[in-house]
Amino acid sequence: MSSSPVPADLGPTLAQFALIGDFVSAAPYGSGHINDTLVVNQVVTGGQPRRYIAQRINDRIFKNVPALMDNIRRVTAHLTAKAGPASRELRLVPTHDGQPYARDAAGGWWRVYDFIEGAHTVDRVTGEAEAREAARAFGDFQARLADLPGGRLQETIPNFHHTRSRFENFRKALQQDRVGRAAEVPAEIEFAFSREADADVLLNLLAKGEITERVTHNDTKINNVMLDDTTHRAVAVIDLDTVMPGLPLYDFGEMMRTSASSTFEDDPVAENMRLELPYFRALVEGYLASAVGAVLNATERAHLAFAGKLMTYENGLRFLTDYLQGDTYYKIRHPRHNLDRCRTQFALVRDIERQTGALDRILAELA
Ligand code: ADP
Ligand code: GN1
Ligand code: MG
Repeated sequence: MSSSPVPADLGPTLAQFALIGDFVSAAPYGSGHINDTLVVNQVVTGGQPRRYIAQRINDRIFKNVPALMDNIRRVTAHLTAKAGPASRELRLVPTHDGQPYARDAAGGWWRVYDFIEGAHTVDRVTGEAEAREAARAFGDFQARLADLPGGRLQETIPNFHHTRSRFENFRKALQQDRVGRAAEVPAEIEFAFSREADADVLLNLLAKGEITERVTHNDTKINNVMLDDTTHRAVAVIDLDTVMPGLPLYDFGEMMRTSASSTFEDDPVAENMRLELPYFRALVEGYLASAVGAVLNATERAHLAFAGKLMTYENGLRFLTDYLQGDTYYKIRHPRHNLDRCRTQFALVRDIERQTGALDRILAELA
């Protein structure tokens, strides 16, 4: 999938939402791999201009959009109720008849958020303080959802971080070799098989009751936390599509993959990718200083670094699977994009393994 431009019929779609002001312009926004994100500029007679974020939800990936949006409605309402109306938490703009989403003429699913002003996201961590702050924010996010009323959240993507099932998807894609790419990537295939046993480690701990399922974010990439432009403090956790039951270790692991790495996840030069120990340390400090620090047990603390390796391996498997299947899941900007992403992830797995001793020493000191 490649990213798409602003649709011609955006006007009638936006007209269904209770927006303030009149439409001026819209443009593609952000660097997400899944949904189509637009910034919408509105002019307000006698007032300040307003911005919104409009997203077309990827319904090839999210098969039950009403259930997904019900999760997001519940989660955003809970967070805003806790933080107060003056907070800059993610806030849905309802449609005129009170729904959290609308359909366009082609059946596409849309939602609109208030634009969080005075804040930004980064695609890579720019300093240790930022890593610590992001980890604190994701930890607090999880803690604030521990008392979410209304029962279990829907699983918007079943088995999302079930690494065994991710491995089996890879194996199937390899057997099918639908677009004839398997012969091109023997080293990546071999690497995927060589680390297969890792896929079961956390699942086995969960089955034995040694670690606990909680409401987690599940996509704690650094660009899913908005940071204040001036204070650099986190103001909101965004991208709530995968907020659902999961493991805190998945959240920490995704942070480690994206925030303690030396380069972008799709760096075409895989050798540039290393695990940065100072950022790892900052993430552990931030996560343990958050409200989640009080609930993590000894097994969870002991597996923090492993979780980073596992999430990196899992993402590498997913990119490789998508490459073998002909690039049907992630947005790509060039034909080998998924392969670059896979290689760079596997390079990070190797580097985490190389630095296991140092990582364990940091954990022994802090966790
Ligand atoms: P994806 O699932 O495709 O990653 P996101 O929901 O993360 O989509 O949005 C993509 C980017 O758009 C974010 O990284 C962020 O920079 C920006 N963004 C999303 N929501 C908001 C918002 N409410 N206010 C300001 N910027 C936002
Ligand atoms: C996707 O939506 P985005 O870009 O934040 C993906 C994550 C992957 C990530 C890899 C729903 O996240 O699981 O880790 O790309 N989201 C989904 O960069 O599959
Ligand atoms: Mg995102």
